[in-house]
Amino acid sequence: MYIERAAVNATYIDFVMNFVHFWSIVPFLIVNAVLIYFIIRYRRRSAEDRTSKIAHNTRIEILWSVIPSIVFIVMFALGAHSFYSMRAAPADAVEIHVTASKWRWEFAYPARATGLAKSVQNDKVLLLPDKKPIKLILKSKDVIHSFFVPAFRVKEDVVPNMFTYVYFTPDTSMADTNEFDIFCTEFCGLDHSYMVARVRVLPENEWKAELQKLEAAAGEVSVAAGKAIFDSNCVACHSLDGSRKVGPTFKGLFNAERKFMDGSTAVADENYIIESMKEPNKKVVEGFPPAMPAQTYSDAQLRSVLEYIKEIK
Ligand code: HEC
Ligand SMILES: [Cu+2]
Repeated sequence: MYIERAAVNATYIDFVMNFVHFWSIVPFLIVNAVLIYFIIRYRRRSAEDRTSKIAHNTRIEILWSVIPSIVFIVMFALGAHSFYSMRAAPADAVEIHVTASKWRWEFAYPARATGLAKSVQNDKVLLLPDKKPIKLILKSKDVIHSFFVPAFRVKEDVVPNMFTYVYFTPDTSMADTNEFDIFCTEFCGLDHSYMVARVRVLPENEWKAELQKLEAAAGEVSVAAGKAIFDSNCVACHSLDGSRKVGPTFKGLFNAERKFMDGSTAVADENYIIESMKEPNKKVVEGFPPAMPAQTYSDAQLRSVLEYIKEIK
């Protein structure tokens, strides 16, 4: 019946949820059962049937005021306490940046959090150390998205021009696996339902080793690395076969003449393609909306994509 739990707080959150559900559903059923019974038992049977004169009943009135009040106060206390337990991230929490854009999640691991020489980034799989307090700092490049990891029981809006965050401590000893789903739960356009990623929780030393691999790979320029980036991030909006998607096709793009919305033109050389990725709204291709999110890749990654685009004839 339960979605997998994989964070220290998850059991508590589920308990609060069940408490509220129990005290909503059970009294609802009792009140309605009594209501139906009374409707039948005390229905008007003849024209002479008169309602007896009952003003009030102090004992019952005290009971139905005091019992719900106690339940509501406990509900409030549990709600407030569980809310603060999810918001008060400790100062030594591992801080990782999560960036949403149409329609993907990107993750950046600052050097301060990882102990590496430089910050590293990836997408598709958020890598986290097990049993460490984590603070994910969320931001959107375009519209409002929402970051949801059911297994950690955290969900938060991801908003442009503003940081939001979620805080939790993953604990894979509670679950059968160390990989969990990330969803976008705010309708954000065409491919909203595909805006998914995974989170992989690893023992701290393995987590560091994975990040070191990312650090090494970020410096490599290759068509294969470019293709990998295309397959995960560009394919939603760009085709390779000449067909039109949200954006123009990459078929025959390199060195082709481009026309822009403002009437100017340019040749799609190296400079143009790199600029199109870093500052997509500087030159907007005629007939297309300015709907491309700015890409935040390392120089080597941008060059890899460039080399890949050159191959698509
Ligand atoms: C959300 C949709 C979307 C995504 C994702 C996207 N783009 Fe775009 N892209 C567009 C649109 C729309 C245009 C045309 C408007 C413009 O020029 O900004 C465009 C234009 C371009 C152009 C100029 C094309 C031309 O015909 O002159 C390049 C190059 C480009 N994108 C590269 C990329 C790369 C590389 C990626 C992946 C790393 C990517 N885009 C991801 C929507 C997207
Ligand atoms: Cu979204």
